[in-house]
Amino acid sequence: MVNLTLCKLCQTASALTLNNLQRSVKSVSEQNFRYSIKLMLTAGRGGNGYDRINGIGGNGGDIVIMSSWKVNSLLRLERRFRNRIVEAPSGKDSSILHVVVPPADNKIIKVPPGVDIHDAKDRFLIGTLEKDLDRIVVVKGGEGGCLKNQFIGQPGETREIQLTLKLIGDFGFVGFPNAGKSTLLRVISRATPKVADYAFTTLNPNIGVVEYPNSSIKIKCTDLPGLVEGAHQNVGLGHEFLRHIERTKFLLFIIDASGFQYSPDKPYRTALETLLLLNREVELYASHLIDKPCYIVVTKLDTKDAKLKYKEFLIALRDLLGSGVESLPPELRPIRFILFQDIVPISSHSGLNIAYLKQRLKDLLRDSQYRYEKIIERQNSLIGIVDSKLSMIVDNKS
Ligand SMILES: Nc1nc2c(ncn2[C@@H]2O[C@H](COP(=O)(O)OP(=O)(O)OP(=O)(O)O)[C@@H](O)[C@H]2O)c(=O)[nH]1
Ligand SMILES: [Mg+2]
Repeated sequence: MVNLTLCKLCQTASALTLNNLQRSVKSVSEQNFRYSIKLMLTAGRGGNGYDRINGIGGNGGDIVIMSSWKVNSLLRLERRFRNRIVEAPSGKDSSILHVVVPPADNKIIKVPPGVDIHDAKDRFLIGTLEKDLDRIVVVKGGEGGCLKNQFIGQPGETREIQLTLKLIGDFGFVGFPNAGKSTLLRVISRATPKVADYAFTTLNPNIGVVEYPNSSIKIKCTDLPGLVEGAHQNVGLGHEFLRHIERTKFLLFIIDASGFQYSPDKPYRTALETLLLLNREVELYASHLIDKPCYIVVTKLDTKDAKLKYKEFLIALRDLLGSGVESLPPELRPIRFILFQDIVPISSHSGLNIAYLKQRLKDLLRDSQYRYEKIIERQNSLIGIVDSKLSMIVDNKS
């Protein structure tokens, strides 16, 4: 099964040179994901009043930006407002039939939570939408015509804004291609990213929301495109892919228990080597990213020999943490080790430990309320974590 997977993977990978990949990925990802968009907003004009009967025109509609869990990207705004102009409806004029006119409807623009709104001209921050259903009135509709303004409806405010998506998820899935990232997202959320037995199935972040029975907690998980060795030097469009990691709060390092081989001319990497390489790619791209709280998730435990491979992974990791990383060849040697707070062996196919992993996502979210120092302290307990995982294998609990 694993051999077959590797074999198919190698065939595909050799057909797809990195240069080809770089070209195709660039065009696809530029088309499909947006972190930033500028919009020109004009609120509605107020309707005219009717001086003879002291009639008051309707106020123009405001433009309101609202965050919603149901929205994942700014791309839909680009499609909806192709010329980047958004206008709210004007207020209606007062008449004999409608002496006092109610205000026009507001225009609501929905964005994902985690969006900053800046004034595009002066660059100052107008506000941030953090949670589901947060809202900010960005431009106010003009006042309806009344005695105060000689019954002439006033123009609505106008402003150019820049929306920037700061966060695309609580957890970002970091792994080599084919590790099972998209499959995991499918089993823990309602998202349906494409899954296939070849490298680079995912080219843009897929976002899924993990929900819990009898709880209002929702955790946003983001399945990211697979990295390759050299990603920090932009191999395989690495920068494009690594950039997404900056926009998640926590990381899940997702590694195949049986390791990974990108193509027949590239070396086979064990699960531990995979982890070390991911560690390096992330830290060499941006060293602060390595401080993000994270878990290691070892996948495909249902496959042949995977349990044995998982045990070998733990033993090798234990040895490495005990003896230090100096003995590793330079291309595998991390500058700083990831601060993993748990190691979870899973199978998305059999469901092994999926409920446990979901629980652990919740724990990390809660723990992150603690001060950062707490997390640093835990660096010293990495060996303890690996030891406890090893003892679970002996006890047959995992
Ligand atoms: N046996 C087994 N196969 C799995 C498991 N999880 C994923 N797979 C298979 O592994 C292959 C790759 O899975 P994906 O979820 O597409 O992998 P990915 O990490 O998203 O890959 P990229 O998008 O290319 O980075 C598919 O054939 C999946 O069916 C698992 O738990 N057990
Ligand atoms: Mg994928």
